[in-house]
Amino acid sequence: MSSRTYYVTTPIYYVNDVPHIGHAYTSLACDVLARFKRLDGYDVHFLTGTDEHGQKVETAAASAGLSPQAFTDKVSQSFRDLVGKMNFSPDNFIRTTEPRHYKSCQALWEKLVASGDIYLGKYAGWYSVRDETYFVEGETEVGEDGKRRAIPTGAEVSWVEEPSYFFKLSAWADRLLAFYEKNPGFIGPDSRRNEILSFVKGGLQDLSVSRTSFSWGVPVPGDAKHIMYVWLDALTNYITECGYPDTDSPLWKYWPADLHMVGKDIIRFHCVFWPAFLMSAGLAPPRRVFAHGWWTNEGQKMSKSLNNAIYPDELVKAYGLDPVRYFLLREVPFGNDGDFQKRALIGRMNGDLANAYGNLCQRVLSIVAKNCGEKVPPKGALIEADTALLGRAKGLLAAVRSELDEQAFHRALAVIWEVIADANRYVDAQAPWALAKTDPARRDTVLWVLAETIRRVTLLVQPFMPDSTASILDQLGVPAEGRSFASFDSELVSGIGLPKPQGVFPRYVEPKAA
Ligand code: ME8
Repeated sequence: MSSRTYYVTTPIYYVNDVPHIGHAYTSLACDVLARFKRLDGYDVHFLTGTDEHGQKVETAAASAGLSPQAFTDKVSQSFRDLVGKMNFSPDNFIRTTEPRHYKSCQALWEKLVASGDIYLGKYAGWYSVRDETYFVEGETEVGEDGKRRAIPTGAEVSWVEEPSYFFKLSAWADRLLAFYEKNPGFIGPDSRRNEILSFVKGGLQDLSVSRTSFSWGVPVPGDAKHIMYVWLDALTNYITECGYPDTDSPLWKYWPADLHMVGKDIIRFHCVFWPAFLMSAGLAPPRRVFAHGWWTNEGQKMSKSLNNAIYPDELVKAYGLDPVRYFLLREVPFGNDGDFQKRALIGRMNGDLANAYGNLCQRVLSIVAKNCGEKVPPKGALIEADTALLGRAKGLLAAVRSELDEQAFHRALAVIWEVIADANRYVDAQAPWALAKTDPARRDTVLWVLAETIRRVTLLVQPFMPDSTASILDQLGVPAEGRSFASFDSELVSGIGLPKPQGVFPRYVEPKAA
């Protein structure tokens, strides 16, 4: 196993609702990175899971007429099922109701106490159950309906007054700023980094980290009337997985995490609270947090009340899994908000997949099958046009690696598709079908150059569309052991027998109305 580790995490999702396309999006981004790093020789650990405590889940359970445990068992399963439906490849699925997690949270709490960062006080202020977040008076306003809401999120707030333990976050502002300064890559994209810097520069208030008015959570050690604030509990999942508090655990090698992938809604928890808790406990903060944007549906916010959430199952059923995976990461610059439009998905399916990539594979593989005895054709002397195309394909690995290290999925795909376009132009210019009679040796070389280009492109597309690319690599006779990036610089071997070619990316045809 490689000594280079790569630990990537999704947020752990609340189990108050079933997963929609927003949840699938975050996990998909992590899945692509995990698959890419595995192919690139890293010892990867990819974690996802569910956040099962707190008032929001307790309330959702009560309205479903179930105990919190029975309710979380049920809804947690729908997030586990999503893994299979979307072909995600996590190494583990964590639930905050697991005993190992209670142990980890309580151990972390004791470290914070030992550091002098926890004190008992009384909380009096506004709380949003939907966001599981405290708000100060100035962050709320009363709407026309007389209800008070949090301005940043629009969620209703209620007044909470109860004894509470506090974490001395106010004392951490300078140390956090020094940490951001020293680690410029800690927060991505830059716009989010600036947002966090100005928030922390504005001064931090101590954070209430326990509740006494309900009981669905991890008990505070030594004071069981209190349960831990759900965000302290939830964030801890990332180290529970690595064996915390047992730093001799074989999984501890993965800490600090290389990347916490999150949506922009939860960046403050990950970039302010979490590194402060970790530093207070003498642990290293994660190396990077990336906050992506928000999906809306044909211009509207997705929500339960508008009944317009998009569910991954429905999309996959209508368009196929790999096209959906491709579209989500290609269409919107990663980090920006995006509006989901079926028209755009169909455009990508027919344009990028069927016409560009699919057509390239189909043209080349079918001419090879007809003319080259169902074998990888022989490679003759190369001319400049050949080496130019091969060179561009060869340069892709470094380009894609550096784009993905910045979580620029859209740019990684764009550079790959530039080479696909080059290859299609090369087919037209070289016209291998016309060479059949005049110069069959040259035709073979042209086909070899194309097959080799498709091999390189397809190796890199694997993390995005695992099933389709497996089929293309089968059709090129690339063995399973030749599919990691260690084989990127090798070449297709002439003479290897090839199976009958099959189309991989069909055009989308609107189903006929019943
Ligand atoms: O916040 N567009 O869980 P959560 C894009 N339990 N991404 C979206 C989205 C949308 N419309 N809707 C949701 C929590 N997401 C906490 C996390 S982590 C220690 C605890 C994604 O179920 C996005 O990643 O509300 C967002 O951050 C996450 O789901 C919120 O999931």
